[in-house]
Amino acid sequence: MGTNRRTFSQSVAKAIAIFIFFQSPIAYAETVEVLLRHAHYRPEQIQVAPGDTVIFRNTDDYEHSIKLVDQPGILSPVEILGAGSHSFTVPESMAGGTFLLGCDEHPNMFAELVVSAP
Ligand SMILES: [Cu+2]
Repeated sequence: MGTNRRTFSQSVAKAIAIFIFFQSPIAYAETVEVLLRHAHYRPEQIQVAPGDTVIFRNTDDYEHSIKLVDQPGILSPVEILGAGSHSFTVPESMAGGTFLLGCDEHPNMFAELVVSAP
């Protein structure tokens, strides 16, 4: 009985510790992978935070370009050759914004980049 109670309270303590860990306001930079596949962005909505790294991997055997459709000045367009990749770190200047990504080669290739507020 005593053992059971101790095990139970240890489990509760562990659960609380895990809860606190995931509720922590400290944000850690993540790496988000986006595929350029069959002339589509996958996923087509990309949720990131400032400081995150986004890796674009072209799984097609032809070229894609990544560009910001509405605010091209924020990021320079990048050409990604077939089977190539490109990564960039989301700058603070994009915090709280939603940006449309396009591709010069494929006029119907779009993704929405949603950057959380800091
Ligand atoms: Cu493309």
